Amino acid sequence: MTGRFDPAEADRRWQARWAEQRCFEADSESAKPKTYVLEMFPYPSGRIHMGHVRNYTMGDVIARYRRMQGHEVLHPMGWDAFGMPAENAAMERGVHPGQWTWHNIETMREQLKQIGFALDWSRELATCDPTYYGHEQALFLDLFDAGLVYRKESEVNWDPVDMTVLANEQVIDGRGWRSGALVERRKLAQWFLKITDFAEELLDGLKTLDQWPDKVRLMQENWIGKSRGLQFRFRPAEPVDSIDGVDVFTTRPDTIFGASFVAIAAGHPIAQALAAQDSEAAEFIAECQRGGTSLADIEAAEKQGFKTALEVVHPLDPEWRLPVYIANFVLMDYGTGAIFGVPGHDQRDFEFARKYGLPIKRVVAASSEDASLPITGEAEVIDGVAVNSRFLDGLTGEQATADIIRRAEEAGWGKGTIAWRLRDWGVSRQRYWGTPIPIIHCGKCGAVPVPRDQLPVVLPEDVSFDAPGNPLDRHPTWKHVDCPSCGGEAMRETDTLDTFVDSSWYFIRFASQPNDRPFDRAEAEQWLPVGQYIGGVEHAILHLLYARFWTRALQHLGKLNVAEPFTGLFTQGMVTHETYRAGDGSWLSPDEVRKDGDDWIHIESGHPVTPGRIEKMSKSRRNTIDPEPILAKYGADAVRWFMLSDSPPERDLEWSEAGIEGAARFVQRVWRLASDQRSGEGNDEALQRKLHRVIAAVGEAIDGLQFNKAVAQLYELVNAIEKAPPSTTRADAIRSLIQLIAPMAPHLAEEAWALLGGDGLVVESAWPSFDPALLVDDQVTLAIQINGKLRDTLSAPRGLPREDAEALALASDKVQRQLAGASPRKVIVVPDRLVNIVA
Ligand code: ANZ
Ligand code: ZN
Repeated sequence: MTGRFDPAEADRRWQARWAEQRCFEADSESAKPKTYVLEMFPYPSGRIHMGHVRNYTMGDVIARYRRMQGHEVLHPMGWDAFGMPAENAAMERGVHPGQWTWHNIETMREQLKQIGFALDWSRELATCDPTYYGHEQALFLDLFDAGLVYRKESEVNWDPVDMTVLANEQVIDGRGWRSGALVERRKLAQWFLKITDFAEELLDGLKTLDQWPDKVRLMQENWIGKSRGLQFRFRPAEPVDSIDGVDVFTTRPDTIFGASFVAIAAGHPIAQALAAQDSEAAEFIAECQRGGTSLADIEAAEKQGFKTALEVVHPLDPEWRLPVYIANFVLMDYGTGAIFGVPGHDQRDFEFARKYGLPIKRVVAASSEDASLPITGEAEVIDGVAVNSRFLDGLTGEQATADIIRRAEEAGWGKGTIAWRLRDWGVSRQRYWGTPIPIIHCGKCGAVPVPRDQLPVVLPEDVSFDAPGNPLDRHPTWKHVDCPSCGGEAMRETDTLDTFVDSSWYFIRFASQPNDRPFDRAEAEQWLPVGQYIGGVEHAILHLLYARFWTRALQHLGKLNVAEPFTGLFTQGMVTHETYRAGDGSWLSPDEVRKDGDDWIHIESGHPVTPGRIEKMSKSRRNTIDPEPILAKYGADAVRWFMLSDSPPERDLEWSEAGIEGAARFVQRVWRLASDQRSGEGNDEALQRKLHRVIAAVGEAIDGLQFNKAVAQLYELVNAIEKAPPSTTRADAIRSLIQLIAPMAPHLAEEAWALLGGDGLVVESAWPSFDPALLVDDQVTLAIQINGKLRDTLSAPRGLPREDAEALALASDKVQRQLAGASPRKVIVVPDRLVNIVA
């Protein structure tokens, strides 16, 4: 025996060896098949958390497994390093965002290295580095030149006390996070990317992503939101100056006879025109501007309206007049910014009609007999047939819709159209810690791109955070520059780019990083698309959509011939832990409590503690476990093993001390097998079959990202080897076990491999192969009965002839004893199943 495996010593040693031998540096020139494995890069918040550990362990297993299968693997790591928390730290602690960020990166890089991830550190990047964001500025200008960037007025969250623009996440319950003041909406000229030009492509492309979770594709589909419908004009009942009519968009033309009002958005030109003459209307519009700009804020607000003096005529009945309201639930930037309300069949319209006493009429029913059933309680959003709808009566929704669109187009009062929910991407942020938008504003020339040879536009270091607002705006000199076009006095754009821009192309920069351009096309195409992308489901919509858009935009510009950046996507579950609360309701951390019998006790005070729900580890619940002391105590392999073993990877994993201890014991068990040098001769056929079956199953499980299944197989193999007597097969099985375990527990594997005299490093060894012939189970178990009663079970080769099965059964000691010399009257054989001896 060689004692215990000591991770404290071994982990570091093997990590140093891998680095020295540059095992994980990806060679773009390699002739091997290429695999690109990527986990969503972390925000350098300060320390690695368990969620990172789980996420990166999964990617690491795939990367190491593919490498052993003979692939050239790109598995890089970097830092999504711009963003709000660095500025908050600057405001709270007076430390520069850059200093704070780089310090965090140092810490977290060391932590990741301690876990032994097979990462190509030579390609490490941080988005806050001018050598990264300078290239991003160049790409932004490429998009600008291609007409995919424009500027328009758009609403922002404005904190009237701090006098600053707030990000959506800084608006909490409609109030500024610091000042607590009610947030207002303000218009500001901002930069937009024309993602809507790609709406159709982004939607169609989803069909090709068959290695993405269905739910993510569905979320993207809904976000893009393609709706077919009818656009038409309501004419004013009385002629009104400058108003030709109200254009509306509907996806439910079949409900047109259920209309009881028309509503326009507060920002609609007609609303604005009315407000100019009506102070009450103006006040209502101002009221609508209060509250956050996020869709969630708008949808949550109570439905409110203002009845204008305007009345319009129903397009299918000149006698039918409808009132026009300004309503807070109608969005300006969807469809036409105006609707007709059908309270019977739309919940928002229903609530609105209830509030303002408008008619609620049924125009859809399950069947024609139900035409007179009243609508109560809530709107009926149902499939059925048109009722109370004149010539539409009896038609299905689809038929009625087609009929109305045809009539509208024939008579010229409307036409079939498509509306998209997807909006252009507003990328301006009024913040310091981001990529400066490389534009210069000139009074004469307008918005002028910064000349390419002046990139990167570098953030000034000397900024202060003692006053609210954007430090770039307040900086005494930074923004004052000469116009690149006319040489006159001009101003830099002081907005920075949304950090989602940074993460929209980092996977391309990982694949190729020349100094003089964002990437080399040929080299990037060697690696892209990413074969397996792994990350949190919270990025299912925005990040993935923006990265898909950016890739398509580059393709459109002829810069990269890749349509979809991520072929395979996996969204892993969270790491959870029980929560604890003290008597006063405050949260306690797991190391402040201890279990006492069935009860929990606060260690310091001795007071009882109430254990709460098992929740995602979070600072607010104080139920986090810091990976670092765990790594120090149990070693990297135990942590990695536990992360993979307990739950299917898409589900949540509950952290438990028992779990990590079990993993640590398993590491030692494998070590004992490796150091158990009992040599033996001969073959052990059963063990060989087991081994080959496990090799096949582990490979299949990793291919399918079912890591917990791979782990379960490896447990079985260890059990089988432990039970097997010494033999040549057993020694071989131990070597194979070490290789199979290497992607999950790489330090242990290297140590054991060296001990067994393996060639070179186990990471460089070839993944064990299996013989398919050995996978078929050709032994069966025969039940041996006497007079129908089970007396013995025997193992026999599959397909054993009847006579042989009979002979085998009669030769059994137990049968002999039972028969006590008597000869059987009859023997019934069910091949491969049973032998019944009638005595
Ligand atoms: C009449 C109607 C009857 C509607 C009915 C719905 C149900 P989707 O499917 O999501 O595209 N709408 C149109 N423009 C709007 C805007 N700017 N702000 C708020 N709502 C708007 O939604 C389309 C439906 O949303 C349209 O169809 C319209 O209401 C409303 F039983 O018209 B419907
Ligand atoms: Zn100029």
